Amino acid sequence: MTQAEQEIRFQEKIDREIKIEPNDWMPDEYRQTLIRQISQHAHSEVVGMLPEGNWITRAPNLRRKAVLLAKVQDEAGHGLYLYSAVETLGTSREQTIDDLHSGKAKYSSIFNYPALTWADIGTIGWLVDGAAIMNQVALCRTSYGPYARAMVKICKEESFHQRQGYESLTKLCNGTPQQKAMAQDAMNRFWWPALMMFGPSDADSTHSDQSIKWKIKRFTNDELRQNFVDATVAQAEILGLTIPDPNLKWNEARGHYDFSEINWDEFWQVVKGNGPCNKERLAARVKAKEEGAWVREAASAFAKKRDMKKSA
Ligand code: BYC
Repeated sequence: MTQAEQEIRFQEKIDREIKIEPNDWMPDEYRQTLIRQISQHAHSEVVGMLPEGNWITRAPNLRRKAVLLAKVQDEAGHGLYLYSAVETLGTSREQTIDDLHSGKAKYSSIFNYPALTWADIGTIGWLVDGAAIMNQVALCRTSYGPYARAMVKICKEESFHQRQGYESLTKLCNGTPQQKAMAQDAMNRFWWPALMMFGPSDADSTHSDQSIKWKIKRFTNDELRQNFVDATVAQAEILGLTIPDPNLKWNEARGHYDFSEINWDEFWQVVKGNGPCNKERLAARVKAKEEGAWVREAASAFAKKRDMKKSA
């Protein structure tokens, strides 16, 4: 079969909603797109542990501490499923992680903003995990089997994360005036970065058209961003928080909320490594790898010893 015939057969499978599995033939660009997106996703889960992990020792009570600890552990698990999904495409985990540490691979822009107060932790759960779910529910139907299956479990856990964030903010918003002000301040700082998580506008998205044709993506960046705004406005109203956008307004004709233009200059600066915490986040990951070297060495020495015993 020629390359062109293989490509036609591949697209037919996608159109018939048949999942692509690791040993199936796939165009090299499809493989590269998945490696790029899934590894970026895995890195986001792992780097995403940093702003929250910093608050585990400062959570206001034992219940909040236990919940936050469980959430951060979940993110580590999500990273592991996703690194495994990348491995099924023929790239080693070592290489994938090296690409993050060298600055070659991206991770979500949102994690380059600091978590300054306890209200930020609730807001991250509500808005950041909320935005993540909006994107990830669609990924449960992505065309690559291992990615789609990983997303099913991840989405269940993200849903719990979003709810715990909202519940935590409900308490703050019904607490003292200072607590309410702290929640509003967190909302003011996280609203726009949360909208940026969905990526550039459709006009500037380099990969969307092809990824939608291959059913890696089911919706465009702007469609998901709009769905997120539409779903979140009522939740903010219940909390009594003001969304920091004077142009946010229901548009009867469109059946959606209108909102202001995103500051794309800020978005690209953060993506290019110039956000408030980019350098700190990468340095933390590199340090963790260096300091964990002895654990990896001990684990592989133990595995070698066990294999030798088995074959003796
Ligand atoms: N940040 O052509 P486009 C979580 C890049 S973590 C940085 O639209 P695509 C959580 C993009 O990579 C959630 N970079 O790209 C964890 C591309 O650059 P390259 C993370 C961004 O891939 C802990 C260029 O801009 N979720 O849930 O079609 C605690 C052009 O963009 C961003 C995922 O990773 C960004 N925001 O669409 C709490 C979901 N946006 O690679 C929560 C999986 C774009 O050409 N990923 N770029 O150099 C996706 O769905 C898609 O990759 C995106 C972007 C929608 C993000």
